[in-house]
Amino acid sequence: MLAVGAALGAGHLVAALISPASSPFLAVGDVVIRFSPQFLTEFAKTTFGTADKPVLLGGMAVVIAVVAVAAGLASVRRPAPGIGVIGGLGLLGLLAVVTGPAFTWVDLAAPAAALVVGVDAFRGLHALATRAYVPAAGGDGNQAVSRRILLLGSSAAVAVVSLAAGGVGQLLSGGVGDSRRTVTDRLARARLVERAPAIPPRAAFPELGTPTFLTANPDFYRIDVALRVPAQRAEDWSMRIHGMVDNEIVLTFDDLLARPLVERTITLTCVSNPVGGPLISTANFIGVDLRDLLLEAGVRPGADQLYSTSVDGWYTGTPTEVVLEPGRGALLAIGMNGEALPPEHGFPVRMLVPGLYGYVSGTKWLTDLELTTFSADSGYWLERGWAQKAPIKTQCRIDTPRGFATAARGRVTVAGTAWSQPTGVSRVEVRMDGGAWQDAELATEVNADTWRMWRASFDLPPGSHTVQARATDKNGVGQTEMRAEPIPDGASGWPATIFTVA
Ligand SMILES: Nc1nc2c(c(=O)[nH]1)N[C@H]1C(S)=C(S)[C@@H](COP(=O)(O)O)O[C@H]1N2
Ligand SMILES: [Mo]
Repeated sequence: MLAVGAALGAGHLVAALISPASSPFLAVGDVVIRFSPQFLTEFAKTTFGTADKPVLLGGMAVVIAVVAVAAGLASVRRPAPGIGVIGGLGLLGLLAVVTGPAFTWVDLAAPAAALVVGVDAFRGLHALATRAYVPAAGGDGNQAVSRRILLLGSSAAVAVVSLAAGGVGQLLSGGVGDSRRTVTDRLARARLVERAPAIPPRAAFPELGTPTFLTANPDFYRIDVALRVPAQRAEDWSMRIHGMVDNEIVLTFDDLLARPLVERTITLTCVSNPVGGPLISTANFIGVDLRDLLLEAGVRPGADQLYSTSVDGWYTGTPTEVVLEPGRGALLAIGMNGEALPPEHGFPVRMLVPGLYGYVSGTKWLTDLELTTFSADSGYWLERGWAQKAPIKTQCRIDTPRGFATAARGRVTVAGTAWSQPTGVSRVEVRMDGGAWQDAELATEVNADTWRMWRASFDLPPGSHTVQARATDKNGVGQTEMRAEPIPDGASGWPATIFTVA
């Protein structure tokens, strides 16, 4: 276990110094994520939510520890089995790094260091251990004791140095703090050509249990397949708009800041959100208009897909015609609720297209935009069974009462959220115990790209009750009753909550 720990610590440290993406432990985790069957991915997302990554890494650590202990037990007499297992784990790490989506040759250094350090540490500790426990013929007792002390001391040293190496590696690879502070300062001084209007006081009913209208950055839902949040500094960022365009464009972060900056209030929604689920949040995003940029690049006829790639090698495709719709408001976003994008939400630059689920439009840590065709390239989730085009479905959620809650006798208030980006919500209806639908009171609308809160009150007799809700968009199209799972293009069905009146 010590030797394997030394290997992982060394690999993590060398990766941090040379190329953070090449840490062998995290690379193996990436492989597990990329090749997980669909049911496992969905199970992890719905069971662990944002904690899915620590759970995965913890599980991997347990498996590796068990393998290491077994290798140690098999090596009581000869070191060969242990060397074989550590060498095998090392090769696994190498393979994981080499097959990573953004592999370059320097990425070999970290897994190679892990392999060498792991095998060496094992041989050294094994030699010490066998000498310490098999008293040499003719040796005296004191010699055996001092060898044991030497073994314990070396083991402790290996453990401490490995942990320190891993820890230092972790600290070194996460540092975009300064860069973020600079961007936040520059955004505070920037003159925006379009400011998001102030949120009216009656736009949400947090006192009743709905979310606040704007989601604070730390509370904003997070979904991605990145085990390590990419740490790219704004100063180092640049992006190419290329492919089927008349004028290729290369942009630096300063170029973005020099363009007209706009601020828009947008509700982001994840296709994996089950009916009633939490994967939806709202923020004021600052950025540059993506349509304007594409017009400057000159999109060639037939380029029906805008293919975006992130620094960690994730990729997706967005319908070009949607991004080019005049009123759509697609953004290259650099700010979120008055500060630079948080690292977890795509610092320094991400894409946002109101009205499309995040997996076909919300590329975080954006690094490349290519105009291409849907027949030429497929997105990450398209390759895993999800739909190619994914407009957000009209949906609503009952936030209060909570499921199986007990409400006090008297008037019971039901409240929640509804959304239908980019069309907007015109009506929400609620019914109790299968009775007649009744109009809920809608909160003040902020814009059609955001959620809209609602509430309704009922006089109810004591006992168990079931409340249902359904929304209608501004075209008069009602939310479908038909239940569907999130895969392939988003969950549908009316939400229902069972609760008790005391
Ligand atoms: N680089 C990258 N961008 C990504 C993803 C990802 O896995 N990697 N996931 C997408 C999905 S599925 C969603 S729903 C949104 C979520 O954005 P958020 O985490 O800021 O809420 O990001 C999108 N952008
Ligand atoms: Mo998503």
